[in-house]
Amino acid sequence: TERPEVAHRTIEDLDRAARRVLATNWRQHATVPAARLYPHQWSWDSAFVAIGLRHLSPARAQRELESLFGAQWRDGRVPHIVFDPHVPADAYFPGPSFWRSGAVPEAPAVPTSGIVQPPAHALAVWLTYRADPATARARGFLSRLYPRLVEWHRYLMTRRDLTGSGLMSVVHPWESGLDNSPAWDTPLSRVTPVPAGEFTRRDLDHAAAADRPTDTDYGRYVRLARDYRDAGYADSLRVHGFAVEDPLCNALLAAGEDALASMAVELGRDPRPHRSAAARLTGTLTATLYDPAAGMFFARDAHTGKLIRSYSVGGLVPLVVPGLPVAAELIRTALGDRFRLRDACPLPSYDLTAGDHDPGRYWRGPGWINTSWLFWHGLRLHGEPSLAEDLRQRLLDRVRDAGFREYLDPLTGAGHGTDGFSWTAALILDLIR
Ligand code: 9YW
Repeated sequence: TERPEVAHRTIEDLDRAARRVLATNWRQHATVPAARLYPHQWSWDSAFVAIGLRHLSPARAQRELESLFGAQWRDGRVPHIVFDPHVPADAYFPGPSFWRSGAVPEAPAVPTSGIVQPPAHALAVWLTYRADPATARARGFLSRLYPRLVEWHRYLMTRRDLTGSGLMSVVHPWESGLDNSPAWDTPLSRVTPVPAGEFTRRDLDHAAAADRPTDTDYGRYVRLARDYRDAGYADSLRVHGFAVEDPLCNALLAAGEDALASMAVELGRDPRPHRSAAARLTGTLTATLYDPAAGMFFARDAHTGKLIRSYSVGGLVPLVVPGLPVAAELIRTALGDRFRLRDACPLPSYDLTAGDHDPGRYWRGPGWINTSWLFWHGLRLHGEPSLAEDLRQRLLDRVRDAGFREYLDPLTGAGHGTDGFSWTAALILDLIR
């Protein structure tokens, strides 16, 4: 287990230490999420890392995103991991020999996984651009990334609209970013786990077993990924044993289309297709996944058509959508007993009042900085500056005490998972500024 260093006493100490984490985790053209546990480039991590890096080195933040999109597949998908060929093959499971992207005609030369992660990239590209438009223009940052982002969103809005509802589905818990969220328990129960003896986990070499998903979880993850791979990464409900329309991804897609509209204006192109996509996604997301009685967004099982009424932090993330019609209701839910916005921090990944809330285990209870950052961003967007400021202060205090841990107990602030975690450092840098 990677152990935390000492607590950081002042904001200046915290700032310096955060820079050090990002320097340590930088590899030629991208940042690894954590040196030992996650030694490759991860998709949505790079988006969050760029949001912080833009304050230190706008050019490096741009390269972070450019390198990720350099591994985009020809069908538009952006893989959830871009493997570093210099890292030993057994450093992370599942590695390149599992995903076999080299056998897929649409895949790039560099080895990647074949699944995706939440589309936080358009937002990150736009924030990165705005931090230093002159450098970005000189490097052709926006003009190179805009068409790639358009293709990425097109893949999600067409090939991943598995039910015809107008929403995208994630087809693997790893794609949701919230891997072992209790929200996935019911749809996952239909998936037969691959026996634990058929694969070797590497995560337990670097993190405590009680903080990580179980072997049964992993058995199911392996089954789903193997089936997808063996179908040549084709998208259809017949291939995917697990498929959910989840509020976090669809909200980031809507917010991302809004960011693409701003980029189009900047580039002298027509923003209207993006504005209408954002409006359509926002409308469908709210009509389909919002439950007014609960004041909450829930994921929908694409196989059964049923809402999964599990209070995951993913259901609060739609606050990032500009013009969300139910923002006030969602904030009220965050302030309630399940998430306790005023005192639990970071925002719990899962319902504090649920019997199976587990404050140390991954996405089944602990608070993560990225989802809290997204909610903070949403609070500012929807005219709640004092709630936003209060959350910001408490996030800074928590990380100052615990270090740059992967996730924290939302009530005690105890750190869990790996230390030296990149998006924790990057988003703290953003919150300091
Ligand atoms: C894993 C890298 C990734 C994050 C995910 C998080 C975790 C990978 O780490 O998944 O091996 O379990 O769940 O959101 O991108 O930081």
